[in-house]
Amino acid sequence: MTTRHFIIATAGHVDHGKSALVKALTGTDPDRLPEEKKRQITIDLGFAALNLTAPNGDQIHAGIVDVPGHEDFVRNMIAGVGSIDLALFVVATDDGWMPQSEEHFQILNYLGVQRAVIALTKSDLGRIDIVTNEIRERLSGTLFAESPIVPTSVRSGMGIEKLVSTLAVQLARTESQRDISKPRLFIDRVFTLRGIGTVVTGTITGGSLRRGQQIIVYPSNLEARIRSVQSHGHELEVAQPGMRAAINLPDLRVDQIKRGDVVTLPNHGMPTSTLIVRVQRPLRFNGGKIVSPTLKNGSSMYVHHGALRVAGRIRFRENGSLEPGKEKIARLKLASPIFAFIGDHFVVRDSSERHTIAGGIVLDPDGDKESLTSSVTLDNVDSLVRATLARQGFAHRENLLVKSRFSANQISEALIHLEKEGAIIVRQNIAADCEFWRKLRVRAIGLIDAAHKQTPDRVGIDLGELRSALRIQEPEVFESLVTDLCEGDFVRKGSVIARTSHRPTLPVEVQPVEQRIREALTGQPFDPPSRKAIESDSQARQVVRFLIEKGDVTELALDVVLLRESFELMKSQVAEFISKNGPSTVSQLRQSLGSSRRVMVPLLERLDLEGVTRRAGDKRMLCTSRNL
Ligand SMILES: Nc1nc2c(ncn2[C@@H]2O[C@H](COP(=O)(O)OP(=O)(O)OP(=O)(O)O)[C@@H](O)[C@H]2O)c(=O)[nH]1
Ligand SMILES: [Mg+2]
Repeated sequence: MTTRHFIIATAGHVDHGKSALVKALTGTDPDRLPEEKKRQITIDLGFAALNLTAPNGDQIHAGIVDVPGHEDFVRNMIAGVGSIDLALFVVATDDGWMPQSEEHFQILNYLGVQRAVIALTKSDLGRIDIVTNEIRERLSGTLFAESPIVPTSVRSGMGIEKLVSTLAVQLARTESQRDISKPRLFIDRVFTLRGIGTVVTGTITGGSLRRGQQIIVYPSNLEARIRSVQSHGHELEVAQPGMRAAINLPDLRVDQIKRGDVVTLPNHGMPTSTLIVRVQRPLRFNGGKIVSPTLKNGSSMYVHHGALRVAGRIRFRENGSLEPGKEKIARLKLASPIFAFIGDHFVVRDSSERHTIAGGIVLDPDGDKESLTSSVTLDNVDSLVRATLARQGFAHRENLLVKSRFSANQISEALIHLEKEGAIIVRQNIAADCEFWRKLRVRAIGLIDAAHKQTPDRVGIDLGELRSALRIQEPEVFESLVTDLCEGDFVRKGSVIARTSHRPTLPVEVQPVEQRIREALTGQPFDPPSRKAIESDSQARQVVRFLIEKGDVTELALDVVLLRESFELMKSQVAEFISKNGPSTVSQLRQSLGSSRRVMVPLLERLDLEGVTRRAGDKRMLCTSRNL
């Protein structure tokens, strides 16, 4: 039988009985710090485990994170509810809905928590029906409107069993966290154990972490190996999404890591400090007046993401502030980078940390690259792929949407069928937006045609020149473009690309110059004048280059050019001479062919390169495998 794993976090106003309830449910007192015991208040996160049996008999293991309710510790509360499956929302009957009931409720909503069970604590002290009604009113029209409300008392033991069975029913209906092979553990505690070394704990989402695995800690970029993995005191081979895990990282020192850092695998993208987001503020009332201050454009604030709190500044796409009941697209500039995925939720608090003012969702974690965009559908991989390509033009397949909540498989399947439908272009390793690719091709073809027109004597346009004219930074994109063009009416010749139909021709006015050069090269074919002598002016230079590109002239050295047929003839005469006379010196060959040292030395070097001859001391012999 398999056990399903979930994370529950408590929430609710200070002193409403969250920790007492966790103790009644699990037997574990989550308040572990001496100061917490002394002040009888929760300050930092506490942890416990609860084993449940679903109505169908399945085993459920729930890790419980107990959070502080005091307004001074909201920061810690948010760190505890980052990636939970269910909120155990506590309201005390003697007190009713209080300020942090409201604030915690909003935080859960901002973080996208889908499910809650409401415990009406201290039912031995107050009126259950009145507070139940109040809670229903507060929750009406929200995601938790239908959440079960269970009256409990840890004094009398009332409702505890009912709460256990309600949690079991709710978790049995909850989908397990998906494994997309992109694990992230948001570190909420770092400590060192004697003889063991550094240990970090946190909740795992998105994938598993296993013993022996090489991991990376962001934003510090520290690589380390996992020596061991534990969950609630049990040694594990693999910790899965939805589990609390304690990971032993002996390679790292405690002071190199802090709460809010993320453990993940290398090659899933990098943390960033500029993000495009959608922020929203719900319309909430308290006794007829709107609660929470406004969020002004350009204001400084704190962003809470995962277990991290980071200072930042927000800029809306349109001016003005964010009013209650509204949502806006904005750019976040953070004081330090965070490792966020598309679709991640975050909470915004004011710079004095007195109020929770907004919540949001990440649209693009690499927000410095593009301008602000309109909103995209985040839960559909096809539309996300299309929107991303439309925005950035192209992407390397393996880099596309790495920081998203979709697995590499889902993304590559989307690429395949979107390409089949003609919605995107895929060439080798590059995926591109159709319109982007079409425009790029049109520009490239325009440049090639212009080059043919301007320099009809040239074979085509140099690829390096074309690439820089197109301003393509990525070699792979350019390579794909060239391949694409060459599947059609274009051809690559060495480092040049041309229309297949293009035939280089010299302009009529330089044809007499060509004639003169051919004659100069024919006069003494094995010892023609130097290139410098031939290239007397720019027209002559143009003709020589043309003849070389066309293959009529061979360039032996910078200053030595020959007619192609002279070169071929010299080659066979050299071979003939050596095969008759044995290994020969430059001087013997020069004399026999009636050439000069100036021509013979580079000629023989070329023949060595071509594998016709081989050098032995100051003599040349024929290569045995030679095929004349
Ligand atoms: N009468 C009564 N008192 C309770 C009950 N549950 C908790 N208490 C008392 O309420 C006080 C606060 O309980 P905690 O569990 O510490 O409250 P908390 O919500 O964890 O408080 P913070 O973590 O500081 O926000 C303690 O003195 C508890 O004994 C209950 O069911 N009945
Ligand atoms: Mg507590």
